Amino acid sequence: MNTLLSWCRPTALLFSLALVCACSPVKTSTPDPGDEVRPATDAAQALHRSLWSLTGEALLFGHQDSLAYGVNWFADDFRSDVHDTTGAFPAVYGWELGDLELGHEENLDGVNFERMQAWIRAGFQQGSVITLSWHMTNPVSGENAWVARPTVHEIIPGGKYHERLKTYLDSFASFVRELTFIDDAGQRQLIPMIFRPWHEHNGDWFWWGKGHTSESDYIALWRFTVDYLHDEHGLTNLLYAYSPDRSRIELDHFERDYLHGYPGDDYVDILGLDNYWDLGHPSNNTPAQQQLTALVQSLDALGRIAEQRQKLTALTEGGQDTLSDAHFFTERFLPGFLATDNTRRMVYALVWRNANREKEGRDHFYAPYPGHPADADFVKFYQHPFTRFNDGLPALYQ
Ligand code: BMA
Repeated sequence: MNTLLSWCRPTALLFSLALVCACSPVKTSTPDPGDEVRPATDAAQALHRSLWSLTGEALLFGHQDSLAYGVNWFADDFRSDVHDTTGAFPAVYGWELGDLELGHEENLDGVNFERMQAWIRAGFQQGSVITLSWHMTNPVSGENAWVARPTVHEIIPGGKYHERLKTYLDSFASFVRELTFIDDAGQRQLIPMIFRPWHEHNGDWFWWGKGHTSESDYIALWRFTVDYLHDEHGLTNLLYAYSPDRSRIELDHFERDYLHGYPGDDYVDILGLDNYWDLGHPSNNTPAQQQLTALVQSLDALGRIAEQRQKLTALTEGGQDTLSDAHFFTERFLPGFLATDNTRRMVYALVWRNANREKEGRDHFYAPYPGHPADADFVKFYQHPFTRFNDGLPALYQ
């Protein structure tokens, strides 16, 4: 059965009558995956189709928090270290929702949520892709995402704290429901976005991670999240990205480790991977050349799974913190994606945030800024025919 098209359930319309009446008709046979978006708004279907047609043709460059701050500036009007360096904005914008569930005005990294909404609208209007991550507070203990207390069993259906999980997801729905645009037919639609919940679950550093929860409880958590947002809240604008972390995957058993906790093809649109490990992670002592080989192996194995399952695939998070390699982008990053037909299936790669040096009192950045030793190399990466930034994108939402 085709995954996404089976979702057009009546309950989905509960919250969404006004906003989301663009449910696609259920199809019975497996279509070209470009048509396959979950019952989805027209624009979300178009995004899925567009990413599918770019698969193998291009790598969209993404950057977390790009418009919110850079290494040497904070909350300027419409600015990005990526744009300062290359003259182009990212093709993918990542945003983080941590602390939204607590009703805070700012996320856990000091980004104001209303401004984030304005930047999301602007990035979408610009034609780029929006993706959301969420380092959610533990609904049971109130502790942050990194305090790995085993609590998933208590928040899934039947658990004592299930209602609190719902409240947290309600805050997500309220945030997303305000992100709309007027389409060509004059109808208001939700902005399509890639949501990447419960990421890096094969690691043990988050409370939803391996070792703190059973595989079946993790799967229940994922499925509930998708069903609740879709069926109860009518959020039919979301594509879901699954993103285990490479550092906890054995390359010889890639598929086995990658699919630990996989909620099923019906619940995932994008097979993602978070990979800092093969890109010069401080704890990885293997030589750079060996890391590149491992990067290729990991992306190749992922691309093969995505091909078999006819899913989109991406490097959902990664990069090299502080870019100690001046030629990182052309010698360690891009070659990983160009290596094989399978690695070329990665349709986007998102590097993590450029923390503001003054505000955070440290260096923590993944894209160069003007004057950084890696800036010229990053411009070469931008100019490479396989990469796409905002200025090189086709219309993704039509
Ligand atoms: C991490 C670091 C943290 C940050 C978190 C959520 O990887 O960048 O400083 O708080 O992501 O954005």
